[in-house]
Amino acid sequence: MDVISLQQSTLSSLPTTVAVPEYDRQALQSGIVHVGVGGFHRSHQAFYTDNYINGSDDLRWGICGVGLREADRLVKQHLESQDYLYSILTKHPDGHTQVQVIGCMTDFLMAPDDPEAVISKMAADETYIVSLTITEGGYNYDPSSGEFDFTNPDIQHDLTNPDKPKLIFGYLAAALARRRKTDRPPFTIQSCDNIQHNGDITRKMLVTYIRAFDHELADWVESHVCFPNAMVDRITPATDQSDLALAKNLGIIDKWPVTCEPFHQWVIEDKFSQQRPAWELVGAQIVDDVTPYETMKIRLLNASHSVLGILGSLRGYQTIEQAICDPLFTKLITEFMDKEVTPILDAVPGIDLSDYKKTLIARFANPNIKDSLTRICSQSSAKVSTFLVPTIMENLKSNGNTAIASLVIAGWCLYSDTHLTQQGEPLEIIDDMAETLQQAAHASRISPLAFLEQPSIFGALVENTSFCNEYKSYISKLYAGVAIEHIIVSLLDQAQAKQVYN
Ligand code: CS2
Repeated sequence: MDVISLQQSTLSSLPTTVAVPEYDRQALQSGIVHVGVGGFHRSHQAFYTDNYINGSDDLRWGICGVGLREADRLVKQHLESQDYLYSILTKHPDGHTQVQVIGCMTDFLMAPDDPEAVISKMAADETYIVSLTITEGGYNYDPSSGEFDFTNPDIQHDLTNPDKPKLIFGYLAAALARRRKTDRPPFTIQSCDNIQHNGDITRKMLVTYIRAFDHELADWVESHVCFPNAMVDRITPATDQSDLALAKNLGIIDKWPVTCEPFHQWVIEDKFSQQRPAWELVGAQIVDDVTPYETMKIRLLNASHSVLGILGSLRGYQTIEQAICDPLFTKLITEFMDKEVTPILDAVPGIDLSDYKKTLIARFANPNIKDSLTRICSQSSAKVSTFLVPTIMENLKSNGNTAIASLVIAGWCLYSDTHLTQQGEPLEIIDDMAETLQQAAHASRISPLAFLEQPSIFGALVENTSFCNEYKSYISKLYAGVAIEHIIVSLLDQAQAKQVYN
């Protein structure tokens, strides 16, 4: 098979098994400016948008990417060198990989190089939506209080340098101020991050930020800008060299393909400041209230990922698939979902929770997806507080079960302290708070609750005596060197005994 470099000019020469954009790319406008062009954006929102343009020929909806961080530069370079084309490699559990070239990206702006270009792009008439995947930590709020963190030095920088901001809030504020000044309608701000009420949180953070220097603009944003909440889902492992090789085997030289599972879901609140793509024509669900969907997804999928990620890392596993294929971990996750999460979930319209949970386990077990535990555990400081702590809090209020969640936090303490598996192999830790976590974790050798005493992650959890007792028992076992699998076995036995007794 010929191997073809991905370019606009080579699209028609790609193997016929590769799906390519069928619309006129040269005529695309960029109705969407997207900040944070990571793998997830490329496998999810850009995928839905590309499918929509393909089906409708509605050329308003190209996407202009924006990178806020130096780390985005390589991404920009790769995309630029491929006329902003990239391929999605969809990995099916039977080993088969489907290839689709996505063409809806029109440009990529590196914000640090030219902040004005980003502000004027967002302020342009043809921009209807500014969407975000800036990670859970990017929203700059203190999870325990839910309030905007003005102590962040980058926020202080942005307040004094409104024309050259570093963070998203400065860009949004500058672009919205410009639109308001010229009497133009605002764009919609659409969060695609895994945060419950992601739209409401974005709104609260942005308005708080703006209110610090411009009350009138803050009022205008509050009353004119829409921030739809959304549930987003598609497992998208980090791209590595093996994916470049796989693309090549399938006939394409792509410097930065994205790989993902076949499953995808997007539930969006119909709350837009201006027009939007009819994503519902390509599988998105448009609903009035997204709350039950997002709660279900974050608490079942993302939290289970953290459970498998943290405990699986200590056990020496490297991928989600390896962890879930251990029957002990399958039992653990089943127990976690059934006993610690399901009891605090509301009914979800159109979804049978027991099917949803079964599908999750099957998705985790997809042998063709090598989702590394390093990716899953990256930025756990933001993830645990978003995915797990609210579940624990609710269980504590209703006298529910927290055994597995407390084991996960104790395991995370050990993991953060030693940066090692229990077999002594090094773990790669990617977390902005890694140092602080390590210090707090290390202190638990003397003071067992030290790790829990981080209110920005755990809120007031440390004040709950029964939770602390459970947690301390796991800390002492883990620090005494008891293997995680033994702790899990006895935890599951106790749970079973309790069930029989009940
Ligand atoms: C994962 C998510 O890293 C994580 O926290 O749980 O990236 C997960 O794969 C996606 O949310 C799936 O939709």
